[in-house]
Amino acid sequence: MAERPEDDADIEKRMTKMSGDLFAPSFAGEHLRVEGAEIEYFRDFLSVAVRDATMAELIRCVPWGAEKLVVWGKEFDQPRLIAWYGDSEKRYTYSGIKLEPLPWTSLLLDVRRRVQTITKNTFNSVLLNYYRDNRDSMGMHSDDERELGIRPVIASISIGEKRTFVMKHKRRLDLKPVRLPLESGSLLLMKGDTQRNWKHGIEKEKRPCGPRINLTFRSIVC
Ligand SMILES: O=C(O)CCC(=O)C(=O)O
Ligand SMILES: [Mn+2]
Repeated sequence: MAERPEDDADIEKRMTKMSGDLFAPSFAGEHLRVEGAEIEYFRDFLSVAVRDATMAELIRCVPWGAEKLVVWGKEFDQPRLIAWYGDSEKRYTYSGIKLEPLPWTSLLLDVRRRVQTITKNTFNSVLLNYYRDNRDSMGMHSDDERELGIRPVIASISIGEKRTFVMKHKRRLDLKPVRLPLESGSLLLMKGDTQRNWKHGIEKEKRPCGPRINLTFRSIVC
C-alpha cells in the first residue's frame, strides 16, 4: 500500500513522541549550551523514508552549480556544488557569488512546510549545498550578510553522510571550538546572536565518505 504523506499533525505527533514526556505536549529540540549562541538540534527531523527519497530526488533534479571563488586574485572551484531557491526577487550574494533564485519545487515546498511547522518561523529562500565526498567542504564564515537582517534565523537540514559542523567564537579565544556531528535527517536551528558571535564551517574529512546534502532555509529581508 502506498504510504500516506505526513501532514502537519503527523509531524507534530512524531516530534512530540520523540522528545518524550520532558517536552510534551509542545515538541522541542535539544537546546545546545553554547555561550553567546542560541542553537537547537532536532535529531530525527526527517523520517528515514523521507530523507532517503529527498536525497535521491535532490541529487537527480537540482541544477547543481559549480561556482568559482577568487582568493588573493586567483580563481578556485568552490569545494561543493550549490543551488539557490526562493521567492522571486530574493537574490543572495555571498563570497562575491551572486545568486538568482530558482522557483520553489513541490519537494522543497514540502520540506519548508515541515521546517516551518517545527520552528514556528517563516522562510522565503533556501541554499542547497551538495558535498560529493570527503574532499568537499565549507570554509569558516557567518551567515551575517546584510540581506539576512539582524539576528537571522537559519534552519539547516542535513541528509546523507554525517559531517562535522565546526564553530569558532569570533573574539573569545578562551572558548574552545564546538564540533557537532550533524546526522542524516537532522535539523539544526541557529537563532539570536549565533551569527554575530560565531563562525561555522564544514571540514574536509580524511576518511572516504559518501555524499551529503545540506539545506539552509533563510529569510531575505531586504
Ligand atoms: O553544510 C552545512 O552544514 C553548513 C552550511 C552552511 O553553513 C551554509 O550554507 O551557510
Ligand atoms: Mn553558513
